[in-house]
Amino acid sequence: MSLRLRTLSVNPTSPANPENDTAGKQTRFDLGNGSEVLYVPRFLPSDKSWELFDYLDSHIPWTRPTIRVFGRSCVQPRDTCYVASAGLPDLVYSGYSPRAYLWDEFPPLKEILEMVHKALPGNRFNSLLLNRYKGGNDYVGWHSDDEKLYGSAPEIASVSFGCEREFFLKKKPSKISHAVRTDGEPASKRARKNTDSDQRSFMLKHGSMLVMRGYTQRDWIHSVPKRAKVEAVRINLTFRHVLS
Ligand SMILES: O=C(O)CCC(=O)C(=O)O
Ligand SMILES: [Mn+2]
Repeated sequence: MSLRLRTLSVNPTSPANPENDTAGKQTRFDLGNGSEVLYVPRFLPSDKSWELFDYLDSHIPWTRPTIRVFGRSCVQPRDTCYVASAGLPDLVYSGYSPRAYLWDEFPPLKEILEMVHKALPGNRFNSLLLNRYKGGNDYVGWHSDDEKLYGSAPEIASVSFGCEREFFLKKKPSKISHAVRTDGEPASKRARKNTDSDQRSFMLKHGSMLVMRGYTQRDWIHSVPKRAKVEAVRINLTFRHVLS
């Protein structure tokens, strides 16, 4: 763990001045009803991001756990690792509770965390879920990070390294209450149909940061689908705040 990172000059993304220069360029996407995504394509410089990619690829204790999806056991279709501050409640997802490594074990992660905090003032991220997609067969299916331990409107910062992959967001179908009688249409047909504005896609670049905030976890789901032609490795870090 000897790699030291030079201090990076990441331009904080000021809401009042969203497009001040290339490195600081950010785009805000209002998803409606209090959900918002922020995308910073060049959050970290490319050469520094490759240095970090190499470090993460070789130093993180990656595992590929067995999880439960719709009542069936399966091997998670990507490698993972979890880092969290001491004393936080355990993370459990898909019937799996990852071991929590400590930040001090991976100094470069603490430096990335610092840069994320600088760019997103007001946040105190204390946990990090890492994913490694070894090629186009690795993916993450549709889900939202709406576990109770993150609270009702969590801000999640996602930093990507290596191979560009598509990230999709899709609005959860909003059902009309069963208590309200409408036109007698069967309940299964009463879910509002999705329109173009209910879906977004982002090609997540090497060194980029995407932030989901507001009610994005409550009202939207996201995924990184399989891609037949992709062979290269992608590493993604999602910084989160666990309530204690
Ligand atoms: O790899 C990504 O961009 C997303 C990962 C993700 O959604 C998750 O770990 O919850
Ligand atoms: Mn997620």
